[in-house]
Amino acid sequence: MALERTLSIIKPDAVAKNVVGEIYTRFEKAGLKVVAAKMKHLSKQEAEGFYAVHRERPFFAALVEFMISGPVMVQVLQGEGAVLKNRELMGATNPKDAAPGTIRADFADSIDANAVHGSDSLENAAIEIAYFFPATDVYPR
Ligand code: RTP
Ligand code: MG
Repeated sequence: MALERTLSIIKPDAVAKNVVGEIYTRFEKAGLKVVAAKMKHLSKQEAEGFYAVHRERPFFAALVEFMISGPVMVQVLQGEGAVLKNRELMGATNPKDAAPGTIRADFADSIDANAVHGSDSLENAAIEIAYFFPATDVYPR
């Protein structure tokens, strides 16, 4: 497996629930290292741009409204097979379908308020990391 970087977002519901540290612990225990991070309250334009692939979907407006409802924690995770590993830690999109012990099973309330985002491919990870972080803000540079 190759060393990869992926973009993770702890969504407004999980930030409001005060479980940022618990979620970071799961990343770290799985061998994923936080190599860039910031808290950010997204503007509508930033959220729409980030989820632009979903703009034609019926849930797009609700997704954007939710993502701007409070601050999020945005981080780059680095590790062996980081993209898939993070998706495994997150669990299924709908917490009702998420396997026990996953972040969404333990912290998400609904398919909208589902605690975390993670890049779904290496290609999208590169695009999403660049959306939030200049290369000089990811360590080691
Ligand atoms: P994310 O992008 O946030 O990591 O989530 P994901 O890959 O598991 O799911 P995705 O298909 O990319 O959808 C993005 C977010 O849109 C909301 N959604 N709602 N009502 C619905 O049918 C529906 N489907 C998706 C979810 O909040 C999902 O995280
Ligand atoms: Mg997705």
